[in-house]
This record gives sequence, C-alpha cells and structure tokens, in this order.
Amino acid sequence: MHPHEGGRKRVQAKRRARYPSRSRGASFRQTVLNCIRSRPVPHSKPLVTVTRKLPDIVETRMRELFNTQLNIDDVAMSREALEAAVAECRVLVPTVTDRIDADLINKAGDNLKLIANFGAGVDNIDVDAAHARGITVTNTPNVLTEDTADLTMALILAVPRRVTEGAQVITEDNQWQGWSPTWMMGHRIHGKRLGIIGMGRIGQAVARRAKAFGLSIHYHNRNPANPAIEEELEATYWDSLDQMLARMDIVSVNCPHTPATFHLLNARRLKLMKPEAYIVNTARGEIIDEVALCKAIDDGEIAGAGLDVFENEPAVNPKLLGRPNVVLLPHMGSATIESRTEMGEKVIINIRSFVDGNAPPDRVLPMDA
Ligand code: 8YV
Repeated sequence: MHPHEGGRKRVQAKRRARYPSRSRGASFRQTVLNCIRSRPVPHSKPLVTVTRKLPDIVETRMRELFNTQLNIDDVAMSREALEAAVAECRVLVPTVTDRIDADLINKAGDNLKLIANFGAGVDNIDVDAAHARGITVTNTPNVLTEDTADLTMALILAVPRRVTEGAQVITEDNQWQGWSPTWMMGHRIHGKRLGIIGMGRIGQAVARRAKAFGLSIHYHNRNPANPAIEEELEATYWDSLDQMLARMDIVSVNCPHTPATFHLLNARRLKLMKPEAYIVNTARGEIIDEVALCKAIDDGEIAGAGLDVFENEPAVNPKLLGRPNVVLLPHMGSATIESRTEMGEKVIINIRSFVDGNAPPDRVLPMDA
C-alpha cells in the first residue's frame, strides 16, 4: 500500500459519513443544492406597530424579531396615527389607552392579521369586529395576577386604616402633634366580610391574601368556583349580587368589563350596601357608575372607596378628589417591572406563534364561545 493510502481512505470514510449522498454517487454540487433547497425560505419580518413605550428589554427583543415600529416618546397615538398604522401593519400591539373599535378595525388594511394586546383586559378592543374581519386577538393573562392582587390588598387596607391620610400628616412641614389615643382611628379588617365580584384568577389571588388577613371570603360570579378552590378559600358563593352587597364590609371589584358588567354597581346596588362598607376597584372604572358612587359617598350610603381605575381615564370625577375616605391610584395594578416585562414576553410569544402559523397561546375567543 502506498504510504499515503491509509490516510486517504480515512479521509474518504469521514467524507462519506458527513455527506452520505456523495457516497451514493451524487455530486458535491448536488448535495449543496439539496441542502439549500431543504432550508426554510426566510420570510420577511412582519411589520409590528406598538402603540406605547414598553420596557426596554421587550422593545429590544421585538426589534430583533420583527420589523417593529416603536413609540419611543410614549405619547398616546392619535386616531389618525392609529388609522395609518392599521392600514399598513401586520400586527398591532395596543394597550388599554387605545380604542380599537369597529370603525378603526374596518379601516384596517388586508395586512392586519393580529391584534396582540399588551394587557389582560380587552375591553379596549371590539373583539367581535376583529373576528368578523378575520383578525386574531390575543391578550396577556396570568402574569399580572399577583401584582394586581397585591395592589387590591393595599387598597383594602389603605381605606379602612386611613393609610394615605396618615401619610399626609408627616410631610416636610411636619404637622404631627404627637400620639393620641383617639386620633387616626380607622376600622379593623380582621374578622370582616369581603365580597369579591368576579372570582377569576385575580379574584382568587385577592381572596388568598384576604384570607391570610383574617377576612371571611364571599364572592359573586357567573358560576360557582371549582369546589377545591371554594374549600381552599373557605369561600361562600352568592348567586345574588344584591344579597351579597347588602351583607359585606368590603366589596372588591375583580371582574372584566363587558357589556354585561357595565355599571354593574349602579345607584340602586350601591344603596344596598351597608353605610359602614368600603368599595375597592382595581378592575375597570366602567363597572361602577362613578357619578352614583360620588353621590353614595356624599350621602353617607357607603363609608369610602379605594379606586385604581376610573370610568373616563385619565379623567377623574372631581367629586372623588380631596376626600379623606377615598384613596385614588392612577391605574397601576400591574405596574411592576416584572409584570410589564412578562406581559411584553407574552405579546412576543403570541406574535411569534401566529407568524409561524401556529395558534397563539392567548387567543381571545368570541364573547359567546
Ligand atoms: C394594564 C390592566 O396595565 O391588563 C390589564 O387589563 O388593567 C392593566 O394592568 C393595562 O391594561 C395595559 O394595557
């Protein structure tokens, strides 16, 4: 054998292992062509329009993955700007501050195929109109549950225990005259009854916290919760919202805003509540008739309110302002870097699955589904 023969055979064997088709006689060029043909054809990146500034880490990833139009200034897009966006983009990423109604959806171009909402609630979107145009709608459930429940609990504590009122006493021009046995007395929450309207994910997370604070859990929902959950929370189901309202010390609104829950708490229902009862809302302002709520507080029909959401955001009924028994927060239930980042991640997963031709995990189904 030639001195190099053994080496050449080893190289040929290696090549055969690497390029099996060559060993069957196909030319090297053919092999390369086959490889190229079997590679997925890279499709152009979809145009994704994001209506508000999102956490940097989310925006960076979106720019890597998609042809992304960002709103760096974070000024809410005008109606005209939204119309121009939907006429062009393949995916729209709106937030609670954008009204994606039937009129806007009907102005969308044929390209628009997905509305990937940055938020769990989709009352800002006419989902039926989107479906009628063959546009898929997704949202971002789960990831904001715990943070929203924390903020709800903060309001459940803040109103009866006069937390913001107390915090205003010690400011730079310290007004505090010193401790007194009868000053800043609020009301105990331990042992009181909490009535939760809407026992979904957030309602249950609120119930878990409230139970640990010694509140007894009552709830109203379209259907009773799973028996295992009722047992865990020692929760009492009220089929009648009216009857529940009349017996609660604190009422927490945790249901979505739909046509069925618009003004669910109207003047008549607010009158059913005990005059010592408080109301907390971290869901949507539209669920409570805000004018009726102001009147109920004025007339002493309820003892106070803790509100994170309002009927006409960002406007707040002036009658709610400057009251010691009303704590107001600017829609910040999910405002943690963790929630907002995970909401962004969900948006990205929904878009990617959709673009890849798969069903996005957080599809919003038609209302009557
Ligand atoms: C979000 C919310 O901040 O997700 C929701 O439904 O209410 C908020 O926590 C807001 O909707 C983002 O669009």
